[in-house]
Amino acid sequence: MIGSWQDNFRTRIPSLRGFVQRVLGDRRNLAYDMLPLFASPGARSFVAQGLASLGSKTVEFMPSAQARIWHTQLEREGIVPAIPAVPEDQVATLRRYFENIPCLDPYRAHLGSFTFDAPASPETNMGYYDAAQILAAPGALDLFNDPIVLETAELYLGCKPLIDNIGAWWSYPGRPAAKGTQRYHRDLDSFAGFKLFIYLTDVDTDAGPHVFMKGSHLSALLPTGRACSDEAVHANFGADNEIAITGTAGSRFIADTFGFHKGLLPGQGRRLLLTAQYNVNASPHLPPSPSLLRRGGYDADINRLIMKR
Ligand SMILES: O=C(O)CCC(=O)C(=O)O
Repeated sequence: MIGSWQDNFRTRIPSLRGFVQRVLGDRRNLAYDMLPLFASPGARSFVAQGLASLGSKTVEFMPSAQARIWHTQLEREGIVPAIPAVPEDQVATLRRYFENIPCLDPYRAHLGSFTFDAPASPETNMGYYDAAQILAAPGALDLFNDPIVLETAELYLGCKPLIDNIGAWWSYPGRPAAKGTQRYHRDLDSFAGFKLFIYLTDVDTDAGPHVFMKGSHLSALLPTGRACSDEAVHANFGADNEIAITGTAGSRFIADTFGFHKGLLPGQGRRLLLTAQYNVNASPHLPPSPSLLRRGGYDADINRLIMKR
């Protein structure tokens, strides 16, 4: 049965020995591997509040009115579908940067890296950049440290967020089947958090829009980290609650991706997306030690997974 605790347990902890080895190798795996066992919103929130009580807080925290509005909408619907866009010239610079560095299909890593317009194989649905490449992108660090997004995160989590699980990838059109995150799923990356999404190409309904099931972040239905069919998700949450985010390059939105979501397989046109997650506890998705040297002007707690202290 989808979402039974035994099923969830086996998704990340097939053996106790493997679990112990993974935790000894990287202690972030302790929380990460346990997450499928806490797949109901109540259990997640209980642990998240405990973690937040231990987390760092901004002294005399005075969030802006805008952050309060986004926070309320995020709590209620799980998504804030339109936040002010990144200026056009900055997006063009970012896109040029990514167009000139190699990306990789991790499912076919043996085929090697490739440029954005020459995917490794006709079976390659996505071409990913790694964390070091993303952090070197012009202005990316500032986009991830947008003060209003950070305020929203602190309101949502009850402590300063950790910038985590940064990502950038191309989604290629016309592939025979949706794969991976192109199918409906919940993210089980941390006990609480949300993702910032930034389109770096124009995204219309045929260019792989992000699709989110409003309200599903609050629901204990389908409590699984596995991909689910559209039919199952629609039947549980109502097709009327599905929202597809389209927008020109630079469009930004935030979503609690514990709620069901996917990036549609593009029909036409390549989509380039930049993302970062704002988590209450660290996932194991970033390299174990931060790669950037300490820089003034960035909060050391919030950036501790990407920047040395
Ligand atoms: O490509 C998308 O829009 C969805 C991405 C996604 O599922 C994720 O970041 O967890």
